[in-house]
Amino acid sequence: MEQTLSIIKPDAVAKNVIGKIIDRFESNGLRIAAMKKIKLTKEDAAKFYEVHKERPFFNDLCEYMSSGPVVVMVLEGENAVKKNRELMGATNPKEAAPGTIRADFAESIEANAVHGSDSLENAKKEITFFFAGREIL
Ligand code: YYY
Ligand code: MG
Repeated sequence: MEQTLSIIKPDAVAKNVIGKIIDRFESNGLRIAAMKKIKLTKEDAAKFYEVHKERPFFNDLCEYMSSGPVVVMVLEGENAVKKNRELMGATNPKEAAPGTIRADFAESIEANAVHGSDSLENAKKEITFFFAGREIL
């Protein structure tokens, strides 16, 4: 069983579609092993997205990710990293395949509804960033 980190971003939380997004995961064989609603500080967001710190969108991304509450989850299942990325769709919702979370719920390339780890190695780091071992069941 593989685990990955998912974040329902501020735009989707504000639109009140947390349940609809979680249904996509549960309906496609992923289980929620951990979950909490939190509000990141800008510093939290900068640490989480550190790999992007040289990119032109970094500051806006950190502002956006700390602009309202998010829901962070550990998703568990077979090939969870890849399966979550498939369910999410492309980063830019205009390029996301029909029926993906981003095609259906995202507003823009920045406010794109969800985050998902892009590799097993990053999933482990991102899960540790948000959750203590005793919170993952
Ligand atoms: O993994 P994923 O979220 O699909 O995309 P990344 O390339 O890792 O970028 C992280 C995050 O940065 C993306 O979800 C939105 C934002 N972003 C942006 O605002 N503008 C871009 N041109 C690229 C990414
Ligand atoms: Mg990424």
